[in-house]
Amino acid sequence: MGKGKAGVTSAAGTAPEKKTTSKTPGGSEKAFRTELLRQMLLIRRFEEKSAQMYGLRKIGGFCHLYIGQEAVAVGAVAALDLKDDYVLTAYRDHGHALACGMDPKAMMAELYGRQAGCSRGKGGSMHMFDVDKHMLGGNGIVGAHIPVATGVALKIKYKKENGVVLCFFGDGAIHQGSFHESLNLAKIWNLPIVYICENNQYGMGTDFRRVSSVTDFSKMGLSYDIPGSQMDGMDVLKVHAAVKEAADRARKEHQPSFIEAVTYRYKGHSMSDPATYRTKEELGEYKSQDPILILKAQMLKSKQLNNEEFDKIDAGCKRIGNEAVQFAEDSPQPAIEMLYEDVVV
Ligand SMILES: Cc1ncc(C[n+]2csc(CCOP(=O)(O)OP(=O)(O)O)c2C)c(N)n1
Ligand SMILES: [Mg+2]
Repeated sequence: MGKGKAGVTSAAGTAPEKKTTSKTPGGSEKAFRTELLRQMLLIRRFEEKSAQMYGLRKIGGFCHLYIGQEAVAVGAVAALDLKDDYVLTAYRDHGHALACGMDPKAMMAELYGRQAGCSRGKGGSMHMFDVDKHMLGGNGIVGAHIPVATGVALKIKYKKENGVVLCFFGDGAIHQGSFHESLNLAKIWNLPIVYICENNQYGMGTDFRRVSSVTDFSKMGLSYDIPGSQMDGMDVLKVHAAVKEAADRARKEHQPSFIEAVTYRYKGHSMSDPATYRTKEELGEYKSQDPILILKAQMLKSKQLNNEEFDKIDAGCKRIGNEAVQFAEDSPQPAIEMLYEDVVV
């Protein structure tokens, strides 16, 4: 049984849930929420398209879908200014990449293994990367990017820059040594970083409660004197409010924070996982809290959106997915000589 909304507990540290309204600088609340909705729909439609192309064997290798978790990447990244700030994440990275504004065409070409891919077709699903967008990947080794993200925060501090790092990872990474060593250093060195655990309840097929002596992950930073909070990762506005508070603290006071976003993936761990380790009822419970439908309902209620506008945004996102596929289909395969490029010898 998932934690569900009812299972979201109060903050363990100093960061309680905050009010959920926000505005883009110089923009209206309606425009801000519409953009959050658009980004979540784009992720959903892009990934549905990716799954379809995987089924047609156009995409090979690993492919981990983010469907269900869209509110976490979108709400969190919306709290950043990617001119100064950075994002690093694990292998379930399509959503974070799109939220950072990466080009869906370059991403689809990467999934196809084509030259025009963002990693020149050599990385695939787990290696979405765009240095111009300050999206520093995608990493296939559980927990391995957490020290890298901490190092980026050290660079910001060392060079006296103004940025903040968001480091996303799953519940499966939380017991890795790299996580604990990173948090300790981040606190000792007062680094501007927000660690975000996307607790989607499972590490591959293992329920996190079977492998963790602590199930309220918001406590995980406390042994390093890092404030932690836990919030509903299905509600994009709540995610945004919590991450904004933590990112502001990181920027102004150079204090690290830890956030647990309680969320759920609708699909299996990867394309080959039928997810028989969970019940239909559990999946249904989370689908009834769908992040896109939550925001849509909020906006319909406050008259910031009507059904026609929603359908138009959705159609635009589907079109972007289709265009990305066409672009990938038309992109050449990497030339054989490229095998020896981008390789450290
Ligand atoms: C160091 C390491 N150990 C094991 C694996 C195999 N592995 C791939 S994904 C995964 C589970 C990770 O779960 P979680 O962090 O919760 O991420 P989620 O898939 O739920 O997004 C494991 C054990 C790996 N990639 N790296
Ligand atoms: Mg997980």
